[in-house]
Amino acid sequence: MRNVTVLAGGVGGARFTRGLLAHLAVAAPDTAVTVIVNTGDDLWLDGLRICPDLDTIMYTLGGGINEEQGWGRPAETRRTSAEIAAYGRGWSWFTLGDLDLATHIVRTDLLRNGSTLSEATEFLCRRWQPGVRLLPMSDQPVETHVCLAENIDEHASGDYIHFEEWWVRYRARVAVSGFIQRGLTDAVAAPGVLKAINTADFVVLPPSNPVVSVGTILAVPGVRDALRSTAAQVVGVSPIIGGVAVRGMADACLSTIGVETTAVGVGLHYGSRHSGGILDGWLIDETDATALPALAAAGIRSAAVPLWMTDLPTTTALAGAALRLVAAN
Ligand code: FO1
Repeated sequence: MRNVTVLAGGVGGARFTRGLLAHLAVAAPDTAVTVIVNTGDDLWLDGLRICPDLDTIMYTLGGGINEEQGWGRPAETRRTSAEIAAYGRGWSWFTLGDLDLATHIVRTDLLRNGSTLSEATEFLCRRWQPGVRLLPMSDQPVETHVCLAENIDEHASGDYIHFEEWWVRYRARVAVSGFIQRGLTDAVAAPGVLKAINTADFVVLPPSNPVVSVGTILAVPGVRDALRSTAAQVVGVSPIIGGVAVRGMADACLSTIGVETTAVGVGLHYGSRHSGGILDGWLIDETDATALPALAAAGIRSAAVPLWMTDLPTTTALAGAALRLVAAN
């Protein structure tokens, strides 16, 4: 039995993992996949604990995702959230569909009755059967908040707002001076997280947001050290193609932390395991092939292949290319 561990955020991580499972079903059907998921986007809203990245991966792998959106459920209605808005509560710009609300209600019910987030996630997965072990990065709440660098609406420069407000209400177009992970100092890796890295044959970093998704997972105590010391091969897939963020507004996050929005910039940001970083391999797009020498010079094994995850076959091929890149080692 081989073990593959994925460190994933939301949409990019979910779609990549779906391709990884399709690839392994043919290439190595006896492989167990564990996905360690970013919980930095999690928030309390309307009295419910919302876990965007856990739900996106659970729905995507469980066949319940709204494919166009990449999050939430298909054929949704918004009757309950309209009623909440009528009371003047909630976030009118953050859609909680009626079907999706059931997930948040059941999760909150479990948490209020003593379940950890890991236990609640495992319970929800009994219904969705995602085909992977889904682990939150931590059972303690860790929330990404952004420090505003300008006045907007009721907020002033210097205020901190939740990542989701910046991401969804302002589409990451409001200047921010930095990110913090609220709760990180009291957080420990969830049960099984460090072991899933230490006992893996491969650890994969999909093209999730390197700052607020993968970066947040790497900030959990012990995760970065486990990546440096594991016997697994660690391979990542660039979330930047031709200087453009594949999904979401990763470029706004990268510029905030002073990393250039290029395939080589993110690869060097993660760093080679030979020089204190976490990568053995780094997959970039064909349009970025000129970056290969710089990555090789940094001690990172790289290849330039088609990175656009346009459909399941292309994503399946991409996942295979990622594992092949470092399998030879
Ligand atoms: N993304 C949006 O762009 N608009 C929304 O209204 C929205 C609501 C939402 C509700 C539940 C959920 O699990 C995810 C939701 N997302 C929404 C996506 C979310 O912002 C992203 O999935 C991640 O947090 C960032 O990758």
